[in-house]
Amino acid sequence: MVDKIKFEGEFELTDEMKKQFDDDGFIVVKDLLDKEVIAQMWKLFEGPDGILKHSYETTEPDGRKILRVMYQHAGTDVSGMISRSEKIVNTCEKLLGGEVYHYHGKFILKNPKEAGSHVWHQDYGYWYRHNLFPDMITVWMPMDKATRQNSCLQVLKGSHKCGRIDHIPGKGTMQTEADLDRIEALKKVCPHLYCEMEPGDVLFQHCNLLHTSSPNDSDMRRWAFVACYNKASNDSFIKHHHASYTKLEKVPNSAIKECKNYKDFSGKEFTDPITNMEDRKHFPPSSVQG
Ligand SMILES: O=C(O)CCC(=O)C(=O)O
Ligand SMILES: [Fe+2]
Repeated sequence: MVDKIKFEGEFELTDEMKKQFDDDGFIVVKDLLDKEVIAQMWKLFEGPDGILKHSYETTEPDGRKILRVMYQHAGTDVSGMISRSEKIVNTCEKLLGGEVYHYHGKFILKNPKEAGSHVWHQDYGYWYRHNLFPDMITVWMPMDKATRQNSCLQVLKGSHKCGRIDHIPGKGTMQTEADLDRIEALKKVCPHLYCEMEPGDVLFQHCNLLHTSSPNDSDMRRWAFVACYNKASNDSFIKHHHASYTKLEKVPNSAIKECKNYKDFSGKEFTDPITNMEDRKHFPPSSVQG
């Protein structure tokens, strides 16, 4: 279990929370998004013009499937407003110590019984190929209750401090796996935690934090919304399928609930896993997923 940060009124990251992030490599803020916003997110999936139209299925290292939607820019729909909201973006900027831009966003849709695992990895294990510094952050937001049974995130607390470790391309898949001998050794010194979360809880994760999620063998769906940011000073040195520096237009937190756009995804630039991944030319297929 993880400790969750509780707050009242408008959320502001404090020095104490920042220290926790620096020490542990992540923080979880309880109810940073409320039930109304989660209900708005679900509306994105309604009807034939919903965001699912842009989904694609991948085969994972365990032979099972995961459904994803991935795009470069936040856009103007409800998910974009969340990704551009001050409470998310200002928190990332304070945690990374400077301006950030939207690197990519994604929905990771783990369906009951069938969804595959994410092997142990650091997000920077993928991203270092295009970005010089680990000045990058992932914001993970469950849309369903995420528990041990339905494949919540698991982390090795404090493991971001070991720096980027080697990753091995997963055979025939787009995942890449952190060196398992090192994971076993790290487990002896970094507590292995299950991040059980409610919809509305938000996890901010340093890009070198080691994490995984198991297959979903349960009969409960586990869908999650994820926004990833790069520090403006760390703009990718190679153009690839995630965004290069683009000024992020922040919006006040109130803009999320005011947003009624559930269908117009223009500007997001969805990632097509087959044709839109220029970096396949430069790197093994294992580099294109994350
Ligand atoms: O949602 C999950 O299970 C993990 C996703 C993840 O770690 C990633 O996409 O890098
Ligand atoms: Fe990840």
